[in-house]
Amino acid sequence: MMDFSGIRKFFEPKPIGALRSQEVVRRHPSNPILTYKDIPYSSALVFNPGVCKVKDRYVMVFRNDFGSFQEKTLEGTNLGLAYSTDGVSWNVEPAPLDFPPVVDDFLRVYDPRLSVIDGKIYMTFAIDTWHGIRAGIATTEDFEGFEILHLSTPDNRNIVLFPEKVKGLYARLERPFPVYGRLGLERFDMWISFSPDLRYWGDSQLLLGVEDVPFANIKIGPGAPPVKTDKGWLVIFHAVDIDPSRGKNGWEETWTKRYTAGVMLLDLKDPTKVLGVCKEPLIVPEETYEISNGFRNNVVFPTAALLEDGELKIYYGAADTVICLATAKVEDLISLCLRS
Ligand code: BMA
Repeated sequence: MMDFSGIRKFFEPKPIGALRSQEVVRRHPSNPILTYKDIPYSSALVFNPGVCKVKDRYVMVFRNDFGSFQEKTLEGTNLGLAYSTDGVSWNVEPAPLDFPPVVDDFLRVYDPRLSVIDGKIYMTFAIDTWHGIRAGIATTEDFEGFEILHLSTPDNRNIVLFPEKVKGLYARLERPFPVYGRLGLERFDMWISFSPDLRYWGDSQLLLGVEDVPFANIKIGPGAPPVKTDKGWLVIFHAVDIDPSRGKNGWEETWTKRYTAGVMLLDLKDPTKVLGVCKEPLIVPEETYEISNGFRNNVVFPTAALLEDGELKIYYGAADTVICLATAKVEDLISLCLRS
């Protein structure tokens, strides 16, 4: 009989304490750049946006949990669509996206990410179903119709696509939740998989374990879709630490987690090789809109990163309530990854 008590002890989360954002990161002065007040239909929480650029126009698909912000009530989740000419001020379309219930046991779709590969727009997303949480990939021409290319088996979430093929294959990062295999504990890692056609995925490998991220004590996950730089694929991911002493921190009775953003660099030719991970978090919840008045305070959840003129625009959900933007010079981010 195997004795798992030693492993369980190793897995028990140890509190991490105070953390600080890196100085190379600048939060945009207009933060939060999108809130429920900007939405022309029912909306309470607006967060976790996918962002891409199509023909010089920024496009955003965001998660919209609707209900009443004032009364702290939620009725459902849909996806909103917005356009921008500067990536900061957004015009929200008059109605939510008409995203189809892609399976018979569909409950809701959320946490979209956007990618453009060979001129085609792809959206990855999570769906809750009666039989578990699945991650999906769809393609769209105009955000009016979607062709579903892939739905993972449960439980999986946070699929992000590389913006081009690597060694002739499409590549993705993802975060399965193997609860049984982690002894019933919430302790999950980041994986990488490959596909010839975006439909069939395999050659899955562990990319980064929780134990590789000193500011996480329960789970990590993608993140923004990887960004190509001349030094490697730059990946902005999320990291979660838990501390039972945090107690009530938002709408729910208890919320003891903190979500931070981290950064790592993967080898351009072989992205299963991690060239470096910044040992400290990149963005830590610190600003009012990240730590207070939110559904779940203490959450920075990065979901998009666009590289323009040497600067990375990082979009993230703050406190699961609003959408924010932070920027950093790409060379500073690369140096952080390769520093230690
Ligand atoms: C994750 C997802 C995200 C959310 C985050 C923080 O597990 O559910 O949608 O932003 O938790 O609550």
